[in-house]
Amino acid sequence: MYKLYYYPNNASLAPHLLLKHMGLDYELLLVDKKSNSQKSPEYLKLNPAGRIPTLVDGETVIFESPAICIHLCEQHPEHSLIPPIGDKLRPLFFQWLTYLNNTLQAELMVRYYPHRHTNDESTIPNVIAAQDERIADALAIINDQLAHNKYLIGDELTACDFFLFMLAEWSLPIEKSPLHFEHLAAYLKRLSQHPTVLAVNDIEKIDLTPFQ
Ligand SMILES: N[C@@H](CCC(=O)N[C@@H](CS)C(=O)NCC(=O)O)C(=O)O
Repeated sequence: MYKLYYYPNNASLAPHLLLKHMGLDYELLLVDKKSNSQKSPEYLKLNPAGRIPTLVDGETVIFESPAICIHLCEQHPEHSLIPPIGDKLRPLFFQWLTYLNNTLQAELMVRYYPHRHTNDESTIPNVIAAQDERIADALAIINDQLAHNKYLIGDELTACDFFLFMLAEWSLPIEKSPLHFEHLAAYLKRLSQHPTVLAVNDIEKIDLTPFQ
């Protein structure tokens, strides 16, 4: 049985979607971010970065959401959520997953933790405004990709789509939200009806109405 250390609508959401989609046996363990439990000595033993999520798979403990996603996909290749070695879409899978995690998610982190990126409180609104533009730039690139593809890397659903859905939820309060982009908005509307998304959002009590 997998153990996922999570907090609702945090970076644990993409791994949670994968666990549910693949019908795997898993236990959810809440890391109470409100009381800063991600920095508790017990949790830091599992995840020295003090961040959510962490996945425990037997003796193996993994942090970093995309690494967890790749591990789950590769452990259960029958669900075809990652293109196999040799498939021409495989490098594109890594390209987009990295873009999502390393660009869009990184920009969102600065947007939501602006105080960590300035030592002058009065500049926080400027940091947020600058980030809103950078996030919109990344969303525009993703929107272009979706103009010709049903899913992020082609005709088939992959883990990248669940990762993107997670980041799209986080991006809703951004000035130019994902719903301002034609192809991205249509894709998110479709994905928000996916049984896996409905089930996990129900468990994590995440409101899907903005996508409808
Ligand atoms: N690169 C990490 C980032 C994880 C991350 O920043 N998680 C946030 C929640 S979405 C967190 O734990 N924040 C609490 C903190 O930074 O103290 C990943 O993708 O797993």
